[in-house]
Amino acid sequence: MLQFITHESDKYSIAEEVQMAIEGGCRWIQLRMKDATDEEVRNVALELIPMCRETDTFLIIDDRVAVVNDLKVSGVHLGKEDMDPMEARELLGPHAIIGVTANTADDIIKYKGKDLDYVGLGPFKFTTTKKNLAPQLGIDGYRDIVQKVRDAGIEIPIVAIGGITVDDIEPLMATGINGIAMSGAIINAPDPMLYTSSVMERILNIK
Ligand code: TZP
Ligand code: MG
Repeated sequence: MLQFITHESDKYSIAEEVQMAIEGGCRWIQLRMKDATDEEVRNVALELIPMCRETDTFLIIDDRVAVVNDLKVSGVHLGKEDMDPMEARELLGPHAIIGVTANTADDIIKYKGKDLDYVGLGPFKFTTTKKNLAPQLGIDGYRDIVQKVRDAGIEIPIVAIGGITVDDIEPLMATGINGIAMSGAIINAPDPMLYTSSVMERILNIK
């Protein structure tokens, strides 16, 4: 599974980014507009909803539970400073996709038995896409955390995030993670659509 995360760009609007990711075969979009108002996020989401509906693409939104609830998109990604995921579950109901950020094994283990859909674990490498980055995990970090989490009896899907490029997919998937989240490598590629399809091909050839 590939999650494409939107990010502001000089070259493209967010709708153009999402269009290219979908054309490249991605079926899971996270709308992330860190510094925008709820109203701005809502307006962009309204552009993305028909694109995602026509292509059976999941659309989740970073942080904005109220917008997710209002527009009934697929779900929400919650960072450590965002709403408590169990409160979001109460508000959004059993069918919403709820993902949370984790930087360590303990971050994941504390959610044992909770009704969550995935964790975004990172960062893999340095990235300029996110400010205040936690320490980089590297391949060894992922291997270690996946082992600890699975040993603790937790089967939640783990999505790797942070500075990932197409050549990192094979070694990352070999650590036992379940999916990849990507932003900058796709947006800054000479051809984001082609880049996305090469990412999809790598992921599908492994699983
Ligand atoms: N959370 C941890 S790293 C990151 C987020 C949102 C940014 C991912 O983007 P990129 O450009 O693929 O590093
Ligand atoms: Mg957040």
